[in-house]
Amino acid sequence: MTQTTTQAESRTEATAAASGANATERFQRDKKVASQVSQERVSTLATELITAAHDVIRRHGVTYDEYNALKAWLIRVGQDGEWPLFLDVWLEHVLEEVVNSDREGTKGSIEGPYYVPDAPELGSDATLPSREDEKGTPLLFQGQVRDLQGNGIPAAKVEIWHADDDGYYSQFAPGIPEWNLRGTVTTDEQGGFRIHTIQPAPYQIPTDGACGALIAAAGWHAWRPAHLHLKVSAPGFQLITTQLYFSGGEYVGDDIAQAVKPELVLEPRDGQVTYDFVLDPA
Ligand code: MBD
Ligand code: FE
Repeated sequence: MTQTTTQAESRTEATAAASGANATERFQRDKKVASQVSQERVSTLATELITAAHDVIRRHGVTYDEYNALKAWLIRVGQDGEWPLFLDVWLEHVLEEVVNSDREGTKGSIEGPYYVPDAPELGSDATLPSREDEKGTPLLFQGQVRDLQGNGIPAAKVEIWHADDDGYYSQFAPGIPEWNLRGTVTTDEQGGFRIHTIQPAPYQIPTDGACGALIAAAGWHAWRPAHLHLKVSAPGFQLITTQLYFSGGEYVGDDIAQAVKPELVLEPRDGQVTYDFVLDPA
């Protein structure tokens, strides 16, 4: 197989179960899960979580029908591989808020389920890998990585990944070349970078899996606004995981994952936008 997959050829259906399985596998492969969380911490957190559930059952007079619907749904989340999706959509934003509360630099946002480490190295003037007929509005995203004093940081790493014009991520939806719209950019002597890509489309939570079933049953919408994912890092600084959004875009004010912050909204002009990252010291 060559890398000449065209968008017309990549019509294989994207399914919740397939993207869920990929996200579950990536998590199990890449994330270092602490081998030991202290017994005291496990007991405190598990007790409070379970007690919160008891309170909900009492307060709302939950029935056996509702209890069994919950059981069936929880089983299905696992079967569809959608635990990463569920947790990142409905819980991660509060974790991010707690963990990054004392940072002074660029605001963080959630990582989500679709990060892949070790994307191709593209230098400081980068064009993200894309298909010959990649759809979407071209975007030149440029800026500088700085410290809290305003000094540029040379050789900082800017990892970027985002959905295509149909809202799909490479390695999680079928028929997209492996590293499509993913890359590792390195800042120049002044801390500057330029990234040529396309504007992503809003992302819809898969409708055919457990998370989609919850959304439909509750009458919610299933959308995240269009976004760029980023991890920015340099030796001697704290890595920041964040996202950038597009002013005026659909769902910017109504993200199902509640991960938008006003500081993270871009306003491109004539297909270009500048955004500078500020890193907190390690
Ligand atoms: C995404 O693209 C995403 O960024 C998050 C947080 C959850 C689901 C899909
Ligand atoms: Fe995303």
